[in-house]
Amino acid sequence: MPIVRPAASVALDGFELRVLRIPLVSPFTTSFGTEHVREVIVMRALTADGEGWGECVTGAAPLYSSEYTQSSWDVALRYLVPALLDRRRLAPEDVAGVLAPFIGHRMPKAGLELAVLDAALRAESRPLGEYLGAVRDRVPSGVSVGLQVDPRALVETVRGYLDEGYARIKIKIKPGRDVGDTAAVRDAFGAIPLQVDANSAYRLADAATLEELDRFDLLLIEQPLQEDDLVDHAALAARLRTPICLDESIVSVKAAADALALRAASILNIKAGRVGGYLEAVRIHDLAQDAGVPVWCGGMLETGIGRAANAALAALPGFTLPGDVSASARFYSRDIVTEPAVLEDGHVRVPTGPGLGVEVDPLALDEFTVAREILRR
Ligand code: SMG
Ligand code: MG
Repeated sequence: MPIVRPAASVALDGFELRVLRIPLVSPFTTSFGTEHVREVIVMRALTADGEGWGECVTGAAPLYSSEYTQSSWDVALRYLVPALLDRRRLAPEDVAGVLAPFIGHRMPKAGLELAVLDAALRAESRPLGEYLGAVRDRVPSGVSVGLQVDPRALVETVRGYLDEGYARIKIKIKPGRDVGDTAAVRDAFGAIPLQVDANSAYRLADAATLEELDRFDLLLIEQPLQEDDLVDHAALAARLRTPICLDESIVSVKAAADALALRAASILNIKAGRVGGYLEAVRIHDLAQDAGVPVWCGGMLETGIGRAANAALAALPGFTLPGDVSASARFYSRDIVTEPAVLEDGHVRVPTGPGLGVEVDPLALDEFTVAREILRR
């Protein structure tokens, strides 16, 4: 369902942007590298009616996508924030249009839109979930498990998450660490809901290896090939029984429509940051729902800000697979919100307070801040 009732406009006074560096409870390794610290930008919209918070999910280096902290910081301060501050009043639904002349940079655009949306909804005492069209008050919680030193260590790590009650396990794979790792988890835990994520580490020439994964009855294989390889993904999909799910390739509702038309994917991972905001994310959800294609909510190691918003998004009716919406404690011993997401019976609750429904903890925010800028009208 499209957004039924638009939010009220806000009178923007300025934006505060901060770069945070938050330590992870354990290193997170994917096919493109290992992170020990989450570097992230948070943005605060300052308005006549109060503030609102957003998060830009870029990491320190352009490894997941071409976007990274300094590209987002630069484009936001130089172009995006000034364009928004040029408007005396702004509705959240207008943010994407104001920012559209600037090509790409979807992650900082998404963070700024969320900050404006949060401010507008807080001023109206409306929860984000209700605004987006949530139909559930909690969402099943999946966990993304990074590459471990060996399959034995992987099994022990997965065991820990299953003991905590996670509803679905996703393991990261890369060439040389695929069939063996997947077999180890299947052998140890039987028919648990299991999927794998390659983060673009393969080429179509590796199809024979990926075909071997068919015997594990995975929910899906996520982004085996590169971001712009839609045609190759379609060729691969035709060879596999396991559904292909796209993550990095789905940068907009147009990209989602193209991928479905080409049969490059039969499941979509939706990440608001990657697609330029929660409103575009809802459009992709709607498109997929019309096409009968299952979607799930991806994660970018969000702080409590983005994690609250992701829980709201994942509560929309088309999100029929568990997402990477884990408890905050999966990544952080200290979050920047006062009510970090917790796991309850394998689920994460959708916040019900106004806007994001979580409050930022100013002391935690200061502890992790490494850069700060304020732009005013
Ligand atoms: O937030 O739980 C999370 C992380 C989920 O694996 C995850 N994200 O490709 O889906 C993905 C990765 C990208 C994050 S690496 C910065
Ligand atoms: Mg992924």
